[in-house]
Amino acid sequence: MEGGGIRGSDDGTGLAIAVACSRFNGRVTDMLLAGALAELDRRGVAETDRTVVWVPGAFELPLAAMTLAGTRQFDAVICLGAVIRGETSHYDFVAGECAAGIQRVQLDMRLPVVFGVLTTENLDQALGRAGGALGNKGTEAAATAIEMANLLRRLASTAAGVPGNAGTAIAGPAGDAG
Ligand code: INI
Repeated sequence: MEGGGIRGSDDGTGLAIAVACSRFNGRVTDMLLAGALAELDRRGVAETDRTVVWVPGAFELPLAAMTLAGTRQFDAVICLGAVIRGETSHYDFVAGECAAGIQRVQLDMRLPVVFGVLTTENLDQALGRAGGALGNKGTEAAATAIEMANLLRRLASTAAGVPGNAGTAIAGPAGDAG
């Protein structure tokens, strides 16, 4: 990598990953989940180290992610969903709260919580990004989860070497004295 720097590896061996998946627009989210699981598999995350939970819709993803993160049993949580614009402003509330909630969980819990949620104008756009012509957001989300989980591990073990860190340890997960 140009300029050096610290980066998380793409090797998922030994990582425990939770996936929270929305049932709304299930035709799309089933494909996101298949992409995510295949990528976890490809990168060495053992089947026994993977947990999948289902929620009714994308609006419920942050709470599920928060609960999973709170168990401290996972190195990352992947959130999968598909929010497709309808005729009302409902879309904006669901998509906005989902994104903000997921970001809040990962910052509050200091754990990678990945936004694998499609926000599209129509079903075709969503299908195109769930294993269609434009790739699979679930696959990308799994890769991001592994890279970020490994990055946080590296940062925790090399905290003194992080520029500007002045030799102090990077704080552990919220509520974790270690
Ligand atoms: N949930 C989605 O995941 N995608 C959508 O497109 C969607 N739309 O359009 O309504 C949606 N709504 C349900 C929402 O996520 C909650 O489950 C519901 O409001 C109950 O809290």
